[in-house]
Amino acid sequence: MKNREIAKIFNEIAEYLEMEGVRFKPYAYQKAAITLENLKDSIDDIYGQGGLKALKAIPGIGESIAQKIEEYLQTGKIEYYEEFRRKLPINLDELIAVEGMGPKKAKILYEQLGITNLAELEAAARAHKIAPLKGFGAKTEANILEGIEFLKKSTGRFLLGEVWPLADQLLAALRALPEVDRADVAGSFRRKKETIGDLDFLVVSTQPDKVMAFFISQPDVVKVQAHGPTKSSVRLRQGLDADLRVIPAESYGAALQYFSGSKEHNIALRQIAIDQGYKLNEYGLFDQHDQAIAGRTEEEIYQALGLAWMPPELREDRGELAAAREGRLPRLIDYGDVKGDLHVHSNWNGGAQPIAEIAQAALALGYEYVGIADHTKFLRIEHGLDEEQLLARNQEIDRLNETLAREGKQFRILKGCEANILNDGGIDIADEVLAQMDYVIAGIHSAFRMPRDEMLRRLQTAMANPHVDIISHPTGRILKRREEYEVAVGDLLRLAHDTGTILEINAYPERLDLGDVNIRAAKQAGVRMVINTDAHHVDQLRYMPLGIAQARRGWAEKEDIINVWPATRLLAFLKKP
Ligand code: DGT
Ligand code: CA
Ligand code: CA
Repeated sequence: MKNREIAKIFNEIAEYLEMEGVRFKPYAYQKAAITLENLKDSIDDIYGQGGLKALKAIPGIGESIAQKIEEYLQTGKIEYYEEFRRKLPINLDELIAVEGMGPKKAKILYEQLGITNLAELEAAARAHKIAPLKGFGAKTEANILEGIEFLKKSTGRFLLGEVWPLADQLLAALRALPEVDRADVAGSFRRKKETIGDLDFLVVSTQPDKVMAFFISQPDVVKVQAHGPTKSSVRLRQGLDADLRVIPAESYGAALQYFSGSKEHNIALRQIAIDQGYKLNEYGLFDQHDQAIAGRTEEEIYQALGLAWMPPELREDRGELAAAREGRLPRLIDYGDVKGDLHVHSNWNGGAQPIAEIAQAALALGYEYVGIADHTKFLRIEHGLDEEQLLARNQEIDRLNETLAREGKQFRILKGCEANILNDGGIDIADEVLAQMDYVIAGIHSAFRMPRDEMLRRLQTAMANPHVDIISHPTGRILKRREEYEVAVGDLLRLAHDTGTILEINAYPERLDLGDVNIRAAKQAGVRMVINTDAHHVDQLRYMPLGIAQARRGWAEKEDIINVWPATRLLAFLKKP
């Protein structure tokens, strides 16, 4: 798939353009990148069938961008991009992955200190060469070093959102083989952890040789690390490894249990087995005489140990084994339970997606409602709407709702916004306009690095606002890039509880914020949550399962999540100013 390669180049072009202070154009490239990443068909095929014309017919791809795609498909290069790279021969991707580093800073550091990559950046920061530069200072230098440390901790892991389509695709290919009787992905992917180290495939087959040969010759495989009759291991083009194990049918349940982990869960489970005089391993559950007691299914293993089977998302040794023994496992929210998405950005004032198209996409997903939560005026780069524009947009939503009702659709578009929490906790939209929304999301999009007390006061002021119903991405983390802001989650939860404010579980792949542990704490604190995609493009509505997965890892039940409720109940639950 060339789609992702070209998307990556377009994203970099956008960075270069931003570096040069060019307006609007970076956005066009970013938009094209998102479109490419979400395209269901390979761009190669589209071009092969319809040429340049077919490329231009893709929404979000204009003439000049279509030509660059054509150039890449024909020559493997885009000259416009190569030119940028010649002017500024730096590893931009690597440098801007560091929190606090943007394209503009990368450019200055190259020009002033000749920094081209991460190692050079770290060396310069450690030697205190960055602090004296104009516009940097000791604090920025320290932040850069902190950012590098954070990055080092997370390298080698991949976002669940990146891995999910890949895992599905490989699994479908394995399951389609006539030689394969059963196939699953185990490991952290089955537990839907927010980041994945590697993929662990298991199959039952009477012809392992054929399955192994098929696996190591998949188009995404760039390197074969091991190729044996029961286990093979490959490196995929996306950078992560995948293992495949062939398992005898009679121990498939034991293997699935063992390789699903987590390691901590397994260690605790093995101890439970030992305490009952059994032995548990990836081949099965055995008694003192090495007689197999269970092994064919996971259920029979847990059952033989006096435990209820539990969804893999719970298996982190965080109390699930005691709950399974005592019959008090949570009834987790399920992947089909969500009735609508309350955080979708539209094309108002230059965004990417018309509201009518969002509504159609939400209907196709089987939703009962969708909430348009456009950015507001403080976020100028994200096309934030001012009061007047919000009201005009609301009128458009009213009209669209009338049309939907006339067509007999049991579906409603809700009028929301994602307003900004300013440094003092104020909201960047006037109260009388907030009052005309169905609901208001407020989020922090600036000044992330406030001291803890100030951040808490800022959030307190925002949550005390009777118009603010939901706080988006409440801890501000960006996976592999930015840590949570300085705010004690306990304080945040207490505030949310006391003010009746709902916290978001943002399903955007880089965010997953709240994360699993915080979701569990929110539930325990009696705080309600909403799972939202934060989609800036209709194709991103499909991020929802990522958020649901994290909610399940946080033991969330239907009662905890307001967007599994019908619209009437949801709206009645919001704050009443
Ligand atoms: P990852 O790949 O780092 O995202 O995380 P996992 O959980 O997929 O870990 P991985 O791939 O190293 O191993 C797959 C499963 O195998 C793991 O979840 C539990 C099991 N496992 C691995 N090492 C051990 C071990 O030392 N003891 C026990 N009891 N189980 C293990
Ligand atoms: Ca793994
Ligand atoms: Ca593994």
